[in-house]
Amino acid sequence: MESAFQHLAKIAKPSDLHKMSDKELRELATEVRQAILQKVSKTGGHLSSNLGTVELTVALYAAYEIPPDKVVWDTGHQAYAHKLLTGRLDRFDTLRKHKGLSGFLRRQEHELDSFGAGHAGTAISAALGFAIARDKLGGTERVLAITGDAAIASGMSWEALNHAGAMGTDLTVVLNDNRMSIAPNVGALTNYLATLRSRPWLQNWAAAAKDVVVRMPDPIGKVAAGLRHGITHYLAPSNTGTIFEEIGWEYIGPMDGHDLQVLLEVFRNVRELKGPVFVHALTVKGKGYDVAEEDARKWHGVIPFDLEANDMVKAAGPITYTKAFGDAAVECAEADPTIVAITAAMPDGTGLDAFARQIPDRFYDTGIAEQHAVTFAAGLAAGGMKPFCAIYSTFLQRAFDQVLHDVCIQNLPVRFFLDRAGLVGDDGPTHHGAFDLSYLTPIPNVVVLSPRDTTELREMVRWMARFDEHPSAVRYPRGSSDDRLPEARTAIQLGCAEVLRTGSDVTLAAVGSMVSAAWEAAAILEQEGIEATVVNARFIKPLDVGTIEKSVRQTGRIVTIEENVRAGGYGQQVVDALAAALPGGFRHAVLTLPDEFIEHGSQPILRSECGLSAQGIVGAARRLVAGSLTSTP
Ligand SMILES: Cc1ncc(C[n+]2csc(CCOP(=O)(O)OP(=O)(O)O)c2C)c(N)n1
Repeated sequence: MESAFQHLAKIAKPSDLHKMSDKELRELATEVRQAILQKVSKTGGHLSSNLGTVELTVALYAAYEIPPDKVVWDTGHQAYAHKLLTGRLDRFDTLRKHKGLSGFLRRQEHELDSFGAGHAGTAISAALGFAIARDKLGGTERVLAITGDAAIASGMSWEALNHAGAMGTDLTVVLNDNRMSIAPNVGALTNYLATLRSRPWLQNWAAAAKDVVVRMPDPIGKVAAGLRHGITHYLAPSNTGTIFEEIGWEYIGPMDGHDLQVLLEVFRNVRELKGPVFVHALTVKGKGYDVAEEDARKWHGVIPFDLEANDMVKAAGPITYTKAFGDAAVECAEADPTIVAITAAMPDGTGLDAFARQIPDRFYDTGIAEQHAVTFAAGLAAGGMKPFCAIYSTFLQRAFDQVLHDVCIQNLPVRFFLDRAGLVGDDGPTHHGAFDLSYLTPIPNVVVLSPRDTTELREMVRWMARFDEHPSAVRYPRGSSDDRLPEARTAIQLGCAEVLRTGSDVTLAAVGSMVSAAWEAAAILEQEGIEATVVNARFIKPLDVGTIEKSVRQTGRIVTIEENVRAGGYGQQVVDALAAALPGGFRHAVLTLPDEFIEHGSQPILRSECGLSAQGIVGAARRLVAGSLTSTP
């Protein structure tokens, strides 16, 4: 197949594009799009965003000197063309696979991945940092940030636009405006960009410039002041400038982000401009692949699919945690008109899409604005509503202070739903939910839960809907639960764990996703004559010290298991509590994620590498019983 990529196969670095004619560059763009389609249809990954950035990337890399010029990609999920133009074609089949290429940009992966990402809204801040560092160190390279129309609405992007607009240093932001987040984009800025989009499109930089000079009352003066002013105002038919110009940026556009000729012309000129420059390119998410253009939402993140049949069939499987939460949220909200749902640009990912369809007047999508979403929820709670705030574990990291300062200090009963807690798999370290127990449980007032399976998640959602005394948060993993666990259930009660079986040799106390592994481990241990008690923690805060203490008084040994780092996690808290309660000592093993960023790979591979599997638990229990693990005190 690779031989089909005549031009692309010869590209080892962006400067190789400088030797190509504009016609060859157009052919190269076609090959890049083909390569993305062919490869991603086999590996899965982010498809439609990447199909939309092909011409932008080819034009940028042909027009600029990279290196030393630097391009910072926001989020990094749309930078596959960048990977292909920086010599990674031969490794592209390993995309998102364990030990293969990352689906995002990573400084550790390639020297031209100038800044790593995975979370949205960071590019303009980082690019400004590069630009100021260049100024301080006497460099001359150009710096660009490429950001999306959803990412640019995030608070950080505006903080950076505000800062850079006043600094005045040489920095170019390219807005890749495809009108889509993962779902259709939302917010007033989206409407504003639509009004800019309705202005005459920039088709030909040279002609536009000539025209401006002719039309200007004082062309010499204007030219001396900077030709770019003329072009900008020429393209803004009214006398008012754009919002970007008002805060210190030269606005250039809008232009067709798929017309390679226009892009080449514009970037070859823009690279000579001084100061903060804002280029507005209009693109189509899924460009060049009909089904993805028609339904970019479906084709945003794909599993391997049939490129011939243009079909992506997701195997029917057990209900996911996401769906279980979404269904339970709708059920609760139908019964209680004070329940409102909030997502930060993730209606589908969080399962709130059903809520949005069925109860649209109580559904709020803030855009990529987790901090605002949390404080908005706090205000709703203070005003008498019951906010269901659904944010992935990894993205709630961004709103730590809002959780602490706006929700918890005021003890407002916001309900948080943290999907993707623990190891998420192919998205890797930027997306693993490895820290939520650590960042939530030290905060006073908040109640933290985790379900053993999807049925228990529904119960917890219902319980949280009724629980008004404190803020509460439930964390649950990506995917589905297995159904090996006993069906018999006890009712959820604040601060109470569930004992699934009792044995006198060792206590296995597990959090959420790890309960089924503990259950399986107990069965294996039983074959070896080791009798285990299995505790489903349910509450990580408040901790059910009583139940665990009672069990460990009998067994003298405990293995705790959780998909969270050790510091501030469940196991550490259990050991601290038991150390106070059992001065005579006990043996323990605390199984957690390691104190390192975990790479991408499938969930089973990663869990097993971290020792968070039935076999890992069995090994720890055996060592405890053999007396070779830590004793406290
Ligand atoms: C802080 C944060 N919140 C949510 C996400 C999930 N997310 C990934 S891509 C995306 C949409 C990005 O849209 P846009 O910036 O317009 O880029 P496009 O994919 O359209 O090119 C979202 C919400 C994220 N990566 N980071």
